[in-house]
Amino acid sequence: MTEPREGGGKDIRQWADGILAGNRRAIARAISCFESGDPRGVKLLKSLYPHTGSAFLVGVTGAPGAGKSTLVNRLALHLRKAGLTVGVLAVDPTSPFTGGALLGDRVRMGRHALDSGVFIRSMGTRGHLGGLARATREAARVLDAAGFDTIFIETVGVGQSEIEIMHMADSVVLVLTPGSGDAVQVFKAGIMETADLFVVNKADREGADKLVRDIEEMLHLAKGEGGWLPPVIRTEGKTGRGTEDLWSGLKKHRTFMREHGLWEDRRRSHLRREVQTIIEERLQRLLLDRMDTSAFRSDLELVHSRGSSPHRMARKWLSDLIGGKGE
Ligand SMILES: Nc1nc2c(ncn2[C@@H]2O[C@H](COP(=O)(O)OP(=O)(O)OP(=O)(O)O)[C@@H](O)[C@H]2O)c(=O)[nH]1
Ligand SMILES: [Mg+2]
Repeated sequence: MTEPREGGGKDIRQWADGILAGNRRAIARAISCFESGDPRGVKLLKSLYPHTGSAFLVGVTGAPGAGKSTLVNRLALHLRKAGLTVGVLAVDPTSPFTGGALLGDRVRMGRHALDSGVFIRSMGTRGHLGGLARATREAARVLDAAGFDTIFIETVGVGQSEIEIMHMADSVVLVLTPGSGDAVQVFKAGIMETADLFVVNKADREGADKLVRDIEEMLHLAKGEGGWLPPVIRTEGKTGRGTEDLWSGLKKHRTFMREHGLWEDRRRSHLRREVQTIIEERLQRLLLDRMDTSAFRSDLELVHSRGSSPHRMARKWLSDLIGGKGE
């Protein structure tokens, strides 16, 4: 495939066709575009969007070293055996995108290296965290359009940026480990609301039973969405034990959501959130541009000399902003 340099309509269409046909290079190029904020990405997504919506998006989150990558690897193997294709986006907001991180994941996911039914990509910060969340969403769309059946999005930790990223998933898995004392912390951080399934990984370790009990107890205090009670699943990433249970838990959640009309509801609310963010960001950018003009500065002088008021000036510029041509 020739690489589109100009970003013209025809080039973009060819590029999109490449992605729809599952061309790995076209997919990788697109994801790089999103990471760097290249405007061609937005055009590309316009062509791809009608072809998205079929993939099952699974968010996997948890503390560093909880075993997320190991579990995703296990799940990927399991799904490949069942004839399903898998996309994996490993998001690391703490460290910049480095060849090392990518290599690390490649090595860990080594068994899939030559399998065209698996696409693995590490995503890092190339700017602010909001940018990473958006790039991840767009990358997931590209994999979706390319026809991957299930897409795993792995994020570290329980911070705001991770919660943001989890807001694009159909199902969210929270991975905990015995003895780390993180159960209570996690509940404090309010991530419980976003988790649909709890995993106690490293179940080979002491304290796994207690952790399962603790989580189950705390879950009784909460009401899951539409009556869904999140299961607590034991896994051993190292041996692969529990992988089937985890996958069947995910399928159960998907079925439950669909049967209760929650699946589409959740997707609608994710889209609502996304559109809101796009509008907010655009408005802010337009405003900042206008604040840089001499007209703005001279109006400000008028307010300063009491010839106008802050509210009056704000009203004027607001109506200019929303009445203006925009973009
Ligand atoms: N004992 C034990 N160790 C495990 C298990 N699953 C994973 N590990 C080990 O835990 C370590 C971390 O595993 P990863 O899969 O890299 O964890 P992660 O959550 O992806 O880590 P980050 O992406 O760095 O946050 C590795 O050394 C794994 O071999 C398990 O079930 N039992
Ligand atoms: Mg990992």
